[in-house]
Amino acid sequence: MITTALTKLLGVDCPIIQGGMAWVATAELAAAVSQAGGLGVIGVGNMSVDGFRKEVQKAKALTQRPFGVNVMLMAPQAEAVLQAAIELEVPVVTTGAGNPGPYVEKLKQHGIKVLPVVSSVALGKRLARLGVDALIAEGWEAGGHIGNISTLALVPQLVDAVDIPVVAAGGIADARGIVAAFALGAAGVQMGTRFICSSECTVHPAYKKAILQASDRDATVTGYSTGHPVRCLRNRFTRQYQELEQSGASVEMLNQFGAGRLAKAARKGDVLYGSVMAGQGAGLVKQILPVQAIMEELMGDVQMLIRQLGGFSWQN
Ligand code: TUI
Repeated sequence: MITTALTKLLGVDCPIIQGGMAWVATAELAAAVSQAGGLGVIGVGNMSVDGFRKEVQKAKALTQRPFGVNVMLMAPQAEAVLQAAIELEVPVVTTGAGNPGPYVEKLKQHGIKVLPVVSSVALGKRLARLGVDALIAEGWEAGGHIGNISTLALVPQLVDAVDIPVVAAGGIADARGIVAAFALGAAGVQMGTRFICSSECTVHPAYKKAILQASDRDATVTGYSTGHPVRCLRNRFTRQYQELEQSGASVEMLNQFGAGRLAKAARKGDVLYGSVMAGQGAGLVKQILPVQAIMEELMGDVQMLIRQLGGFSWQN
């Protein structure tokens, strides 16, 4: 157990939030992370409102502990999902891929903790003024839809700019990353890729295997030319997509070419022609373990590293 401003805010034992990954972070994973002392988060993505309700009920049946939902703001049903989250009394909402400003006041009125994911200091400052509870600063090392500032540079700049807890995300996959995030002033971390490789994650086994086999340079970026860059593992899909981009294909063509690719990889297991979204930390992930074991390893190693850093006897 490590107490920080984040664990106090969320009422959890460990300052670790599990990334709310669309098509990947289902109720089973979220509940397992919450049961293990972190904050599990259901990835809503493009789910229907009905599907969302079922997923939340499933999580509630699996854990009594706080959990969250991540609302992808580019989805057309995002506002309806947020309304359903209020009705279902979901304890925590994280948001991604957009500005949640218009929804903050209402969510707060209903006692929901709001933690937007931001990839710039400017949006973070605006949201802090609107009264969000904490900010998740996501560097471009992250998987999925990304901004363009690295975690190492973004986190301390956001920490200096706001007076609410900042959670570091992007490229963090082990205890060394967590301790580094603390050094940057973060009150906790969000990890996605690491939790994909857990026994409880319901993603297709081929997706997990692709992450285990990835090395440092495998997490590439598609979609720079569309204005919505996405980090995923290099495969036939990314090569074809990047060729299209280099040939000057229109945004419409590229969007059409990319449509449905995440579900193809995550649910069908097509890791050749699907989009295997994962962060640059993929190369650090070595085995599939139960969530409880991942959490114990992380928290044990964090405490050991902090002790080592506190003395003069450490090497390297
Ligand atoms: O949202 C993410 N990561 C995601 S969303 C996603 S679903 C998807 N599926 C297919 C294609 C594309 C996406 C997969 N991964 N991370 C959080 C995040 N939010 N990263 C960056 C941002 C962000 C970007 C712009 C947050 C706010 C923002 O604001 C723009 C504005 O309106 O000011």
